[in-house]
Amino acid sequence: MRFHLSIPVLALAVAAALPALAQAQGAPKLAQKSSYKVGFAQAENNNPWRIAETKSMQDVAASCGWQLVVTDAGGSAAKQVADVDSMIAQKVDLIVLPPREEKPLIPAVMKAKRAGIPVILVDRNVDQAVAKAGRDYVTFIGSDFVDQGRRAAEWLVKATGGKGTIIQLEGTTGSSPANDRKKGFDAVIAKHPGMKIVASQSGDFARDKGRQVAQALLQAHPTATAIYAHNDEMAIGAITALEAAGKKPGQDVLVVSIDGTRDALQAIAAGKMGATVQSSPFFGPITCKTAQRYAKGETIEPWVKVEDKFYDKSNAQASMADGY
Ligand code: GYE
Repeated sequence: MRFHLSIPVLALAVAAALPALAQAQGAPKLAQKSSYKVGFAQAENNNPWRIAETKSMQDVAASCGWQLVVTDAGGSAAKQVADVDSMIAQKVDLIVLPPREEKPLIPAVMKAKRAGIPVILVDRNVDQAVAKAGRDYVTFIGSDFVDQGRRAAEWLVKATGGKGTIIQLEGTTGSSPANDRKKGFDAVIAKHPGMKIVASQSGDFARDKGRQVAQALLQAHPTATAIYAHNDEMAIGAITALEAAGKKPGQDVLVVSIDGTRDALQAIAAGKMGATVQSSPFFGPITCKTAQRYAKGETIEPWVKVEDKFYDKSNAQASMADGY
């Protein structure tokens, strides 16, 4: 009797262990070849940062032996999932993915893994509680967004002497840079009793949305003395909103943000913006190098960290060539 029971019990135990086993396996390997079909599933391509990133991938393609397939999800996570799906169906060798939001793209990463296609995440990350570098995807190549938020806050603390009423324009809700840029900024501001974040709302990393949200928040908080935007596009939108409200950006209200676009460097040089922390969009060369290391069989660190510069009035003019 005991013997008879043990077979189904064993089968059950094996079945229960299977998903864990599948999870424990590493990310799919990449063969060493002279030419690869690579899919770059861009999240949206409607601002200078995204355009520079896509171009960086295209510029590196030939020298890296990539036949590059680029898709544009147009700002929709659902479309980005569908784009990854079609890359899987086309049997690309490698998928390079900037996941628009942290959670919705995880099933796409897992589907690629099941299909045996390695995924390199660039510029944005997925939810680290669910998916893991090395196990589900190769690695995340990108900036330290918490640190970027911290650096923006530290500049603001210095510039205001630790006093201020702050409006925060957040990036795309649920995206890793929006989550982490808020985390880093809020943590520094919380240590300064003279500084208060009176409003924090998403402008979706977009210039005109940033302008609209800034306009509404400035009406609700007319005594605001600083605006922190999670990217330069929204900061430029906020500058337009400030001017429309009859306020002098850079004087009545300080503006600090992240990215290092040409428009931001120009706004800093013109005194309308205080500072911006660079967030480099030039992922082509580092992605090529990482893919080559991976194909050689090297173990890739879970986070290939990109180091970012900082721009304020001391170096914005001289750094104009960094802009994009
Ligand atoms: O800062 C922003 C873009 O994910 C790091 O996304 C990137 C951010 C970048 O739309 O401007």
